[in-house]
Amino acid sequence: MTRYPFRETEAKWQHRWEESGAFIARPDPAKRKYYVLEMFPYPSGRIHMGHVRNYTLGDVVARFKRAQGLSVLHPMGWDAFGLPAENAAIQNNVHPAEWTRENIATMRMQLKRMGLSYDWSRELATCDPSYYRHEQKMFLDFLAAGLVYRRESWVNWDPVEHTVLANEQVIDGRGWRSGAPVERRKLAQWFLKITDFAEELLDALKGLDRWPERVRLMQENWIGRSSGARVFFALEASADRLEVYTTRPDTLFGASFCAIAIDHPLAAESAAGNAELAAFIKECRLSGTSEADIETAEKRGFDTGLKALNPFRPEQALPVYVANFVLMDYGTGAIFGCPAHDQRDLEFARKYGLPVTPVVCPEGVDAGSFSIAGEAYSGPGRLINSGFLDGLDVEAAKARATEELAGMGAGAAAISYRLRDWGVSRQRYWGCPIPIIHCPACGIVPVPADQLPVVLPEDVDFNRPGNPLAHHPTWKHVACPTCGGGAERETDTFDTFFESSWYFARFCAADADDALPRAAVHYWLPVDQYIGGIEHAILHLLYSRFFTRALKRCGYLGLEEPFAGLMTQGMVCHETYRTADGRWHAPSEISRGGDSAVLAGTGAPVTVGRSEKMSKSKKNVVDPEGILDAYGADTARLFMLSDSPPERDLEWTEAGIDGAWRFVNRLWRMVTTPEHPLALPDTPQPAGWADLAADTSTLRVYRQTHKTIAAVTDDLEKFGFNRAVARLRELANALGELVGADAAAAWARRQGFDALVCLAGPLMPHLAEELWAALGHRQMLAATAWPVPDPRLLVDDEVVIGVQVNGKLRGTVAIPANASEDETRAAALAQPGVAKALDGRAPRKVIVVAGRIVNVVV
Ligand code: ANZ
Ligand code: ZN
Repeated sequence: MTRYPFRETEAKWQHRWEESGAFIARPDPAKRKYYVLEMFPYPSGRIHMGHVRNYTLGDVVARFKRAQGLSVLHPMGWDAFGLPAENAAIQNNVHPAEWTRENIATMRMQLKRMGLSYDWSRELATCDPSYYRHEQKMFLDFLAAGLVYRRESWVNWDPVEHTVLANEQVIDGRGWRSGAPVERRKLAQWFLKITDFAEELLDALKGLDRWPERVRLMQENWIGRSSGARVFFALEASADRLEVYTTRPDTLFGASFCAIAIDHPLAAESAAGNAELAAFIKECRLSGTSEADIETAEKRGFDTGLKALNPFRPEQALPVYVANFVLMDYGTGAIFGCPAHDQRDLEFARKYGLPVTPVVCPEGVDAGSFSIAGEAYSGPGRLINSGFLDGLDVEAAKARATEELAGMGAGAAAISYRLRDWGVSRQRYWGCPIPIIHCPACGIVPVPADQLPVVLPEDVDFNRPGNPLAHHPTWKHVACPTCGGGAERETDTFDTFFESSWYFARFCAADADDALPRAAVHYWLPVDQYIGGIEHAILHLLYSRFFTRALKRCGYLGLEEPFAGLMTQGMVCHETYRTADGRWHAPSEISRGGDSAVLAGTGAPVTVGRSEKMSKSKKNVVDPEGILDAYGADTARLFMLSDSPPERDLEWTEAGIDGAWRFVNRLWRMVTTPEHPLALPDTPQPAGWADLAADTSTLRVYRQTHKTIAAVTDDLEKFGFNRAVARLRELANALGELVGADAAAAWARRQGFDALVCLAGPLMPHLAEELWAALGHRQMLAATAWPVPDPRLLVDDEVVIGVQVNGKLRGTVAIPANASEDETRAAALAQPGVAKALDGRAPRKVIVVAGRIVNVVV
């Protein structure tokens, strides 16, 4: 049996598509536009199965929409700045630029082998000055618009390497290379004011109705709006006051202490005369500062000796602690603690012997005997021990307390967001230089527009620790643009999320001199369908939504939301293999026979573990290149699409890829060497077609063809790619069973083959082109319109109903949908199973429920 020659076929069609410019996007005002985008990759070296899945999904959408006559933009580029390039430079002595360019070349070639319908003329790499010059200008515009500021913030400092470490470079609190315990240091850094948009970014989530609910929820939680009050506590024997943020002003009567963050100004002030406190603060600094670290760390505090006066009970002076669980950058960096109603405060109170006074009593519990033991009570109830608040429920008490505070000048209603401003400074080389000059006389001076871009120098030395830009002999020394005196460039570069926050807009006119030419951007944006991993559900998407708003404020764009539709694909998984020595083994090393598995070379037994996300650490990866070599792109694509719905995880199996390979071959043989006559292309319906009712199998296949067109169209619209594949398999089966040699059958077969190949186009594009040509069509499938079903053929003219004898199902019969009651009864009684059950007896009664069931009573 000859096999589908995928190598030649795939190369041939890839070449023809490219040569004919089949996928060049051209804005056409007469057409509806469709912008489909997959998250662009970091050029890490080689593509992995996650890429294959992501880009296949996007390609199906792009090809489908193009066939439907839309003007499609489907671009690809490279998120090319980042830490791995720099690590490679340090470890393998290769320049990050060279490493990145080589990786891009390899991965571009791999993507091209997959037959993805990209408009490659729009390819961009974010490490090119022609790209990042625009974001330098954007940054300066943001600065002018008040959306950028600089302040001191903490970084991870490696005391051995004398370098700042990225969070990923800190492993269990130690530097990734030196192994030395990481210290915290304060550095002046640049921030973007994403918090200015917190409310808007939250509210607009409601409108993103083509985003997964889960992603909207994650963003909502990340923004984290909470409403409560600010409360001012006077400090005993001081002109200062302590400002706290609380969501529970109703519990003020139950306050038993106040606590401030280690970075709170009052903490530093108190520590100045208190060596023990200073030591405590220093110790706290050593431990992690992420929210997760703080959640899990033991809660500790140190009494400053200060006394805070509760506005509702000024006679009771509360101790003020410096505590490791209070975050400086949330609310005001200070709290009051109410141990009876907050678990964390309760633990703290027990540890430091502070009073626990309940002020909220659950409904139905006696206030006199209500007390708190091991667990704080945070539920609803009525206020007790709370003066003027007594008897109110929690919600009413919050409002009343806030009102009272405002009246006293001791507080006000307030809203807090968890969202922090976006720190964009990185003390790294391989990134976009921040276009700022520091002048001893003039201070911070933006690089003038006519001096942009600030190009990243390539002659750098990685043998010295630290940021190569900071110790570059010439690059950083410049004349101040304002006074002409000696000055220094900013040596920090942007967080690489900066580049990915606007690349989708740049694709609208990737070569333009202007960053974002109005007409192009207006035509193409927003992205109609964005596709990528759930790991980007928060930061990348939020930053892009913010950036779009900031760009709008600065006159670059006219819209707020960059991505109208979002799909997050599941992971590609594989079972794992482990030998008794505890080592993991790659699927390629395993020989499987039935339920057992051994190591191919040695025969050593292998424990087969459950399917997990493909990862280098467990070696359960399958290299896409090997699959492309062995089976070709269409088989790989087909398997990716047919196994499970896109949002779900997909299990890669040998059996699955083999099954896809068989179907590809079956289609190829079926169409290129048909066993039965096939009408010529565009043959009109044969005369007397209507009389063909006699040959119902021909009609049935013809009807199924149209139903398949309708159903697959609907499936693709809804990303039900696995369902679409199943329907194509069914149609192929039906066509395989159509054996008539008459003109009608030949014509129905032609309709069926044409439809099958057309519908397969977005899924298996090379094979489909090849078969389309084999079917005698002159025009490329990529330029052919999507088929439209005949609506008259979509209504069922036949229904299958069950027949029961004395309430027991005995069989089914197919009858015309418009059959009369008599016809239905006759068909039911003639059913062989029914006749057998009756066994010659005459039915007493036959009940017909039209279109549903027949019950025969004997
Ligand atoms: C008194 C109180 C009593 C509180 C009570 C809770 C329960 P969300 O909902 O996340 O906004 N808080 C405020 N600022 C903080 C900071 N910088 N670091 C750590 N904790 C802080 O949480 C708000 C609550 O978290 C606030 O309400 C405050 O404790 C605490 F029965 O104030 B509450
Ligand atoms: Zn100057």
